[in-house]
Order: sequence, then C-alpha cells, then structure tokens
Amino acid sequence: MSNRKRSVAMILAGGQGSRLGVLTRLRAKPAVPYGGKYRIIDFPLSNCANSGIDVVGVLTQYEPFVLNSYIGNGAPWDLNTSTGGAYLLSPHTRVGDVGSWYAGTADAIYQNIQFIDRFDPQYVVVLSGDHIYKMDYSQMIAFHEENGADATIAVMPVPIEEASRFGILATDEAGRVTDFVEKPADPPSNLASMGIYVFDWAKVRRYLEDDAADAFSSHDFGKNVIPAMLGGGERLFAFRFEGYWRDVGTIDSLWEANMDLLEEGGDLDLSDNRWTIYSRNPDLPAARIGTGAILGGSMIAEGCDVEGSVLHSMLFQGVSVGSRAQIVDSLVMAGAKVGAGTDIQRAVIAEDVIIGEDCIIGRAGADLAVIGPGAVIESGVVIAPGESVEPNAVVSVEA
Ligand code: ADQ
Ligand code: ADP
Repeated sequence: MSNRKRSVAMILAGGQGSRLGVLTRLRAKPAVPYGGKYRIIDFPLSNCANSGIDVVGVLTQYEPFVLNSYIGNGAPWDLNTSTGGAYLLSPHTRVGDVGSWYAGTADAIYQNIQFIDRFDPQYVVVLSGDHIYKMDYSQMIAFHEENGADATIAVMPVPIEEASRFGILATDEAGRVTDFVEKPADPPSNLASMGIYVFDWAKVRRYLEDDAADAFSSHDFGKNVIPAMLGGGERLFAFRFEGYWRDVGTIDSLWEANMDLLEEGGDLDLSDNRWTIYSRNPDLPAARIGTGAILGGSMIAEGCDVEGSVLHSMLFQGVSVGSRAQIVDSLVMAGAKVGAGTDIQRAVIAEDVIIGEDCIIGRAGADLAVIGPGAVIESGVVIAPGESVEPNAVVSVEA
C-alpha cells in the first residue's frame, strides 16, 4: 500500500479533566493554555513532528470544539503534509453513532482500528494529550525494536507519596516488565508508567479486539490491556525517560508547571531550537510596558499592556493590567483584563476574564483562587483563596 507508515501516533485527548474544575468546564483538558503561548496538546503534537511521526490521530470527545478549531489542519506543527496529517477523531462525529462515547482509553483506540489500518503501520505510539514534556519517540521506537518488544512503556520514578496515582511497574535487569499494577493503593515501588506506549500494531490489535468483547472490562490500557498483555506472556519493556515530565491533571499541578518556567535555568527549556514546541498563535503586537510598571521573575506574552506590577507570574497573550494593580504568583490567561488597584496573589485567571478595580483575589501562601473563562468580577469584589468562579459568571459586591 502506498500509504504505508512505519509508525502512527494516537493522542488520547478525550478525558474530561474534571479535576481541572472551572478551567475545563467548557473545553477539553488538552486545550488548556500553558506557558504564556501554548496549549497542553502542543507538547505531544510537537514531539510527534520532531520525532518524524507525521500521521497523528487526535482522539477527542469532551467539549472538542476549542480543540478542533485549535488543531485545524495541523499546519503549525508541520503536520499538514500530503502524506500525513493531524486527524481529529471524535466518536460522535461518526455516522450512525450519535451520542456514544469512548468507554475508556483502549476503547478509543479500538474504535479507530480502521483509521490506523489505513496506514498499515508496524508500530502505534499511544500518547496522552495532557502531559508537558519533550521526548524523542524515535528513540523509544528504536529501543522497542532492539528488544523485539510487543509493547514498550515509558517510565520514570515519581515521589513515592504520589505513586498511587500511576501505573506502577517492576522490571528485570534487562528492563523487561515483570509486574504492572494500575494505581495501587499501596505502591510496591515508585517506578511509574507515563502512559506513553509503543505497540506492535498487529499484536495490540488482537488484544484490543479481545478487550472490546469483554463485558467486564473498563476498556482502559492501564487497568485492562497492559495487564492482559503481561498475563498473555507478551514481551513488555520499560523505556526509562530522563527529563522534565508533568501530568497537569489538576489546577495545582498546572499552576506549578507554569511556575517551573519562571525559574532561571529551569528543567524545561522552551528556547531549544533543536526541539521547538510549536503552537498556533494570534498575530499580536509586542507587549507594552507602561512607565509606572514593575516587573520581575515573570513571563509576559505578546499583546500585553502592563501599567501595574507583575511579580513571579505568567501573563498570556493580550492581557492588560491597570495602574496600581499587583499580580503575584499567578497565571493570567489570554485576553484577561485586570482593573486598576486590583490585587491578585496565588490565582489562576482564565481566558477573557474581566476584573474591575480594587478587587482582592487570592492570598499569599494560601490555596489557589481560580476564575473560570469569561467571568466578570465587578469592582471591589473579594475572592477568597481556594474559591473558584464558574465560567462566564458575573460576580458583584453583595448589597
Ligand atoms: P491516567 O492519568 O488516569 O492514567 P487516563 O484517565 O487513562 O489517565 O487518561 C489518559 C489520557 O487519555 C488522558 O490524556 C485523558 O485525557 C485521555 N482519555 C481518558 N479517557 C479517554 C477516552 N474515553 N477517550 C479518549 N481519551 C481519553 C494513565 C495510565 C497510568 C499512568 C498515567 C500517567 O493508565 O498507568 O501512570 O496515565 O499519567
Ligand atoms: P480527570 O480525572 O481530571 O477527570 P481524565 O482525563 O482522567 O480527567 O478523565 C476523567 C474520566 O472522565 C475518564 O475516566 C474518562 O473516561 C471520562 N470522560 C472523558 N470524557 C468524557 C465524556 N465526554 N463524558 C463522560 N465521561 C468522560
């Protein structure tokens, strides 16, 4: 077949991301903004392009609209070639299938078997849409080939107190997986699956078919397919990843991963021109910094207009900050407007939020305050630490 590909990547971008609260009420988790000018999905998409994988299926389902319009034809990630592309695959856009969802991550791949078969690949690379990291998947595929593996799982050690959030593995000296347990209450080790897999397509295809026929399965890779392959005596190997990797599934982890970028010489280098992270961006003018502004330890994206002070914070595109306003330890996403005299500390302000004058949002050293996309906070309002405001809500000072 002329269209044959050595590898096809499938990005699981369909999780609801309920732990991101008001940030994902109106959009899928992978469309959440990160790092001043990116969205989370830019990382796996750019990694694919940089790794030489040019067929990428993006499995969306929950509030896919923002994600779909963002990815478009894949041009920003160089995925709009004549032989490859970024393909958006949503369950409810298929004819005769209205309203059904992918039951789990394995079901999402199973339901797209025909899509993958079109490229007759040797390997399928299964990725999450919500991880921040730079990784050369071609090295992982080479490792998979060297081992004659049926499946290769990217792994890294995590803090033991967090290990119960992950799939936990044990390997022999050669790196072959001997045990795997998904999210154990009492983790036997801290060697975690990153949820990044390389599969021999013909092999995993059979396991996906068996899994689909199993009425008792939750159709999940970590819970069902990986244990089934291990139990079936297949060759599973652990590929050790070294470098920066964050699963930004919660508001705290998203905030922290953004704050990581503010550190000088931090672990995630976005200016590395051998591994560019591409993104789709509006054309905006350079940031304008007013004469009274005070800036430090921050990143300020294009189109911003700053009169007040911004300390240890991330301003995304087109944010305006009025005079005497102060923003500390916070994320302010694209298009938000912060009125004069407003004080924001340890907060996440989503896109297009409008905040009036002399508001107090969050507090130093306390839990994050979170304002959902499009909300309007009228002048004089106080938003307590740990509080979150729904998308598009209007909050006024109580009479
Ligand atoms: P989790 O982090 O719990 O565990 P999971 O909920 O399986 O991840 O989601 C993985 C990815 O698939 C996410 O990007 C999510 O948005 C997406 N997704 C979830 N359900 C989907 C569906 N029905 N359709 C399409 N996409 C969907 C996994 C592994 C663990 C591993 C961690 C590492 O199961 O073993 O340790 O990832 O983060
Ligand atoms: P979180 O754990 O933060 O909610 P996940 O991405 O892990 O984020 O998704 C949570 C769960 O929601 C997953 O088990 C997934 O199967 C389920 N889910 C994803 N999309 C939908 C949807 N459209 N409708 C209902 N449940 C969904």
